[in-house]
Amino acid sequence: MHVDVVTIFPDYLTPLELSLVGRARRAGLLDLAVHDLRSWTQDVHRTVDDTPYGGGAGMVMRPEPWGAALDELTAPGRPPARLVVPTPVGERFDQAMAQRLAVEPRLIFACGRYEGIDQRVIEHATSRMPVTEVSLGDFVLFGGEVAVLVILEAVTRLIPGVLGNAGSLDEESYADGLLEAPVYTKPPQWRGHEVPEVLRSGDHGRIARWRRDQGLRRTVTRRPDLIAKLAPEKFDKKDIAVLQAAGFQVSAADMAE
Ligand code: 6GU
Repeated sequence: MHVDVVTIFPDYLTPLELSLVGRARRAGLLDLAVHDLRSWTQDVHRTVDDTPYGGGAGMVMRPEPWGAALDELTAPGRPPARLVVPTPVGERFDQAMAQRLAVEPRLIFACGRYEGIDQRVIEHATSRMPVTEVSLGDFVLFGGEVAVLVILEAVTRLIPGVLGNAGSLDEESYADGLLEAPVYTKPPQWRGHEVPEVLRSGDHGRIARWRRDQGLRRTVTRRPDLIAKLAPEKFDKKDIAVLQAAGFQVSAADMAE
């Protein structure tokens, strides 16, 4: 996958040299270039922002440097790309969106700062390429850079070949719409706390059922919205008993055989 990131703070993206994202880059699975938006400014002050039309607090990113940057990055002969714009007013990022982005051949991230980028940049780009405005959640960051770190970490680990053990992708949280069960390693006793007996039993059927129950319990208490999103036929009788024991109202229709 090819990725370009345009930002006024290229140094914010240096963590992408580390850890497993860095390894994916060195392995040639992720080809990442970070660009300074100011290199597309024309004036001596390298201005990227100005006051908002209509008034109000803060500054807005002027369209000209963004237009020049996107023109150059999408010039004829370059591979087609999807533009991703991190913004608190975007579509909510989740594992499903990470999976859709992970199969794109090329992504360009446009990091806004201040109150955001002049909307005409997004309008114009939409006439030339697919565009996704994406939000990490219901809170406000100073800019898109940290969001790009989050999105790229979620996406990179889904690129085939990045994770050694592909099985871990099927078992992890959100793969089946539930949070994962707690995990344990050695020693079996620690500060008076014990690893659950079932995990040491070697009984794979019991272990799978225990993990399912724990995942259901966690999800129902921490993220009841995820339970409500799941199709009723995803629950077996034991699931429904666990959900009811946790105080979740299971409708009569869900309980039908
Ligand atoms: Cl993607 N960007 C900014 N600036 N703030 C956010 C966000 C993104 N997601 C949540 N808050």
